[in-house]
Amino acid sequence: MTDIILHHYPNSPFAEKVRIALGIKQATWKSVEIPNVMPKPDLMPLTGGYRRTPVMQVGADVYCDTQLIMMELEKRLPPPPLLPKGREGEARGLAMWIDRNIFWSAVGVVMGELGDKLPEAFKKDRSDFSGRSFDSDKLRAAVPMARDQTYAQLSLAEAMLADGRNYLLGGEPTLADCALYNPVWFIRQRLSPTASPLDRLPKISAWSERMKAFGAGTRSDLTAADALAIAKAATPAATKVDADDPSGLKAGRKVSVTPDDTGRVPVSGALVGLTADRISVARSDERVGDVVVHFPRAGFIVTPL
Ligand SMILES: N[C@@H](CCC(=O)N[C@@H](CS)C(=O)NCC(=O)O)C(=O)O
Repeated sequence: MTDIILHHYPNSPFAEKVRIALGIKQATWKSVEIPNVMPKPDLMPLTGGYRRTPVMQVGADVYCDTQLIMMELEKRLPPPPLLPKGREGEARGLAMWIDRNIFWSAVGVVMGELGDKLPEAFKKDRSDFSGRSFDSDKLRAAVPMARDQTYAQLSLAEAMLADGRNYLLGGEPTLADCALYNPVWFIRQRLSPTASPLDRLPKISAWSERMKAFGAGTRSDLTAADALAIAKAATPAATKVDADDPSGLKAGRKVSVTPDDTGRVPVSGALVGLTADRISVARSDERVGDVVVHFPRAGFIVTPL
């Protein structure tokens, strides 16, 4: 019942951020493959509308966004730590910068190169997802700029490795490395390990080989139907609403939670958990029974209904 279940698909770079963390921690986990475009009929009963990839499930608890998934892995799995003592803020801050900036520059590089080869259904889906039209010609024309931006940002990480350290924060990999692996892996995987601008970043290239060697832990496949049955048979873990939260929101209040950037589909439910770091809502669906869906606070808008 307490197995870690990752709902994801192979080509997802944000899922790779989580898979590499599972590798570092040598975890045993279950894998449910989801579609890379909408509709996602076997994911919606769990999330209540959240559509992004990946999603982590543990019994009847559903964790959205890798920011929160990584915190949950850290809590649930034994060392090595992803958040070294005393450096939690640095690791999380770097991850936020990478997720919200480097990732998008890397998407410009990859989608600019591959955009015209992708199916129309994918382009339409990603237009809805991002709120901006997926125009392959414009993306291709913007490749030099995207490479430039990716290089400018990755060179900051290259500089961190310049003193000979093996990982961004020192001798061991942390959350920051998992986050950086996402866009670097995306370019390596979809284009090539020497695609520009990686060809000008020797330290990042060597670092990414070290990261790749961690693998993805021990994974076994699970059907979506079995994942839903696991949720139905389980009870969500207890959570608490901070009585002093500045929002003034109280336990039981009906709210919706919506990402502030992409895939802006609101999830509604009763507020059952609220801390500086996370928002949790209880909801039910006939295929999964009662579940609690958890979101990070940063990057998500909570609206009382
Ligand atoms: N902030 C989110 C971003 C997740 C994200 O953008 N994932 C991409 C795939 S890598 C996605 O959801 N694409 C659309 C889809 O899979 O339906 C996180 O950290 O999990």
